[in-house]
Amino acid sequence: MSTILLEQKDHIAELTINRPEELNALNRAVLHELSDILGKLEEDGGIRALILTGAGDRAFVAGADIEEMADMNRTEAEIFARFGNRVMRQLSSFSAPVIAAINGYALGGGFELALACDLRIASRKARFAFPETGLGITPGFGGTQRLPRLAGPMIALDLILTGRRITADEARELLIINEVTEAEDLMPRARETARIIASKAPCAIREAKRAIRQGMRITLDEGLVLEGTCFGRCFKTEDQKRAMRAFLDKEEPPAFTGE
Ligand code: CO8
Repeated sequence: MSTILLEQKDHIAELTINRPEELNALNRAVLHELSDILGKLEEDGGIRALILTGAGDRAFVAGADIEEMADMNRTEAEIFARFGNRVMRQLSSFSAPVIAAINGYALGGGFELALACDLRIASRKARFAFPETGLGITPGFGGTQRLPRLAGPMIALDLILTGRRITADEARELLIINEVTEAEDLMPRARETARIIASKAPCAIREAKRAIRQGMRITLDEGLVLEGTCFGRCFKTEDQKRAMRAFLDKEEPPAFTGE
């Protein structure tokens, strides 16, 4: 059975991590399959927004697979962490925005997976934590790096050192997630957000994501140069020409074609 389910419609891809009996824990097979699917979607092109969620109603992802990690030696653990981080990087640098629809537990590697996405929408039932220190390890799929950049080192130190579990509302208050919904509204809301993004000019969305994501890793002055480059690239597209012409002609904006 496939560990990742893929549905594609109207330029939107929906990926579901499919190990509900193990609360969608991330083992090597899941990470390999996720990586392969992301690579293929990127290669095929045409995806304007991607939604990532977990199968069942209990967990987004309850962490990396503890059974698979338990007997690893130092080298194996490092290799596993670096591989996981490459997959997280594939998500964060995916050319279209990635929305995490967090339907339950997002623990350890599952929290880190959500942090690698661009937007995070969580059901009120979702719970977040880094239980790693209680298992004798540190986070290893980017949590020690992404959480402090997102929420600040004080929040990251609190959550990672204590391992305390927080609700979706607290995660929202800490600006770790974008939005909290009732459980039944989660997927409709994630799909609506994906549809809104998919209705915009693909080049503009791609370049805006690039400018923000890459801009966070460089100085402000370098970032402003990068922004100019991204802005300029949009002017190579027919979509920009048509949209601006429609505004000036007081017409409805056109459906964007990605050209
Ligand atoms: N790994 C493997 N199996 C898991 C995991 C996991 N992370 N989480 C749940 N499962 C399995 C359980 O073992 C159980 O299996 P079985 O039915 O065969 O006994 C099944 O899922 C259902 O779980 P529970 O019976 O425990 O369900 P509960 O409702 O009682 O509890 C919890 C739910 C609270 C989510 C509980 O399952 C739990 O605490 N899970 C572990 C959470 C955790 O500690 N996650 C962090 C793991 S460490 C990590 O993610 C590190 C990431 C970086 C890796 C770096 C690479 C080296």
